[in-house]
This record gives sequence, structure tokens and C-alpha cells, in this order.
Amino acid sequence: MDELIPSAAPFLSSAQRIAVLTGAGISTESGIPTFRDALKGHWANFDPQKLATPQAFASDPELVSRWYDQRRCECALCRPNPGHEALAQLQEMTEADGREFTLITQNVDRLHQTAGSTEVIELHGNLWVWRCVSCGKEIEEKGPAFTQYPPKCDCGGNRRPGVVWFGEALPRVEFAAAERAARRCELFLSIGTSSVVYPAAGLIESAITAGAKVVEINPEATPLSDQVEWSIRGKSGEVLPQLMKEAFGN
Ligand code: BJW
Ligand code: ZN
Repeated sequence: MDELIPSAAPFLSSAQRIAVLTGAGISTESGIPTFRDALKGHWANFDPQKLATPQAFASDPELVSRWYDQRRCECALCRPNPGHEALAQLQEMTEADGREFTLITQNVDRLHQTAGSTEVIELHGNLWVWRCVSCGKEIEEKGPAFTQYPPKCDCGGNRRPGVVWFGEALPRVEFAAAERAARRCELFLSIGTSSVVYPAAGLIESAITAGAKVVEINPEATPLSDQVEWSIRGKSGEVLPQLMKEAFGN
């Protein structure tokens, strides 16, 4: 066990307000590649930072919608791992005690919700809700792969995934709630994020500035590792259950 776990655990069991930010790393142990590792096989020649833009969709809607639909179908086969489950359990335990708990995710896979987390703040949308770029109509897609790319709306418009691309604004209400939780919390957990994509990474800085204790869980160092109280180098699917056991003894 990492030597930092016993010193961070008491804060998990006693903090009155806890906020958690997760990134792609929490889902790797469920078989979902991180954003920067997402392009394998046929997609290996593409740059994810270029596919995840409104400009890419405008210039090649077939390519971009195919990539997202393939990811939607792959995510549908994935299950939450012990990291997701530990966070769902942490929410249940803290809320049962009347403490405040906010889970903020940059992930688009919805594995937190599948694990039982509630009121999850999705900063970058999700892969399931697709939106018409002409009339704005949104439909949740739970079925098999589309039969045409890009999928079409009844109005004839192209439909796009309901995710937030580079250069697009994050959902206003969700981001405001996330910012508020980051500023109010006593303990902030930053889990499985490279901490380079803004404004999400700015939430970690907001929490630090507001005086929260911050725990980072990541096998690699990030640009913010030196600024946090505990930078625990490890996989979230292993570290989070250990932290829970140390904090709550179960
Ligand atoms: C493990 C692990 C294990 C592995 N356990 N860990 C300030 C400074 C510089 C630039 C900007 C700035 N403010 C804004 C920008 C521009 C831009 C930006 O941040 N660019 C940077 C890349 C430089 N930001 C934007 O464009 C944002 N919009 C914006 O600012 O709008 C302004 C505006 C205002 C008003 C009107 C209009 C506009 C939007 C950002 C949207 C990001 N969207 C994406 C794609 C979503 C859809 C999709 O999935 O395709 O979101 S990009 C991608 O990055 C995705 C992720 O959610 C996000 C964060 O990535 P994440 O989760 O950190 O993953 P990785 O892959 O980077 O890292 C994984 C980590 O896990 C690694 O550290 C591993 O070590 C670790 N790991 N295994 C724990 N087992
Ligand atoms: Zn439409």
C-alpha cells in the first residue's frame, strides 16, 4: 500500500464536504482507453485533438460520427471497476452521514452512473445523447451501431454526439455547480486525469486556492502533482478501495 494512504484516509472519513473530479484514467481498468490512447487500429493515424473538434465534424461528419459511434458501442460493453464502485460507496456513506458529496467527471462513458453514483456532473457531455446540428433535437441512443454516418435527424440535419469538443463551451449550469463544489469542499480528489484540459483542470486549482486538501490518484505525475497535499502514484481501481478500507474499515 502507498505510504500516503494512511495519512489521507482520515480526511475521507471526516471531511464535511468532499468533491471529486475524475478523468479517463478511472475507466482504463474497465477496458476503455484514455483519451490520448483512444486511437488504435484503423484510427491510429488520426490525432484525437483534431477529431474532437467542431471543425473536424463540419469537414468530415462521416469520419467523426463513426469514431464516436464505435466508442459508444464499445463503452456499452464495459463495466464499472472497483474505482467507480468505491466512489459510489463513498457517496452513499458520506450522504448517509449528512455530509456533502459532489462527483464531477470529464468522462463521457457514464460508468459512474452504472456503478450507482447519482447526480454526477458531466462536464464534457456523454456518448449516448446525440443532437441535431440543425434543429437541436436530442435523442438518447441505447441501441446498436448506426446504419448511416453521420446519423440523420427527421428534419434532415446531421446528428452529432452530445460531447464537448475543443473550443466549445462547457455546459454552463454543470460547470457552475462544479466550480462551487470545488471552492466549498474541504477535501478534493483528482482521479485519473492528466490535468491539462481546461477549464476542468482549473477546478483542481480552485480547490487548492480555496484551501481544500487535495488527493491526486494517478500512476503518472501531472502538472499539478507538486501543488497537491497527497499525490498517490497508482491505479485508481487499486488505490480507491485501499483508501476506503483505511478510512472506513470495510
Ligand atoms: C490512470 C490510470 C489508472 C491511466 N488509474 N489514472 C487554458 C490553458 C490552455 C488551453 C486552454 C485553456 N482554457 C481552454 C483551453 C483550450 C482547451 C484546452 O484545454 N486545451 C488543452 C489541451 C491545451 N479547452 C477547451 O477547448 C474547452 N473549451 C473551452 O475552453 O471553451 C472556451 C469557450 C467559452 C465560451 C464559448 C466558447 C468557448 C473544451 C474542452 C473539451 C474537452 N473535450 C474532450 C473530448 C470529449 C469527447 C471525447 O471523449 O472525444 O474531453 S478532450 C479530452 O480531454 C476529453 C477528456 O474528458 C479531457 C480530459 O482528459 P483526461 O480525462 O484528463 O484524460 P487523459 O487521456 O488526458 O489522461 C488520462 C490520465 O489517466 C493520465 O494522466 C494517465 O496517467 C491516467 N491514468 N491509467 C488512474 N488506472
Ligand atoms: Zn433536426
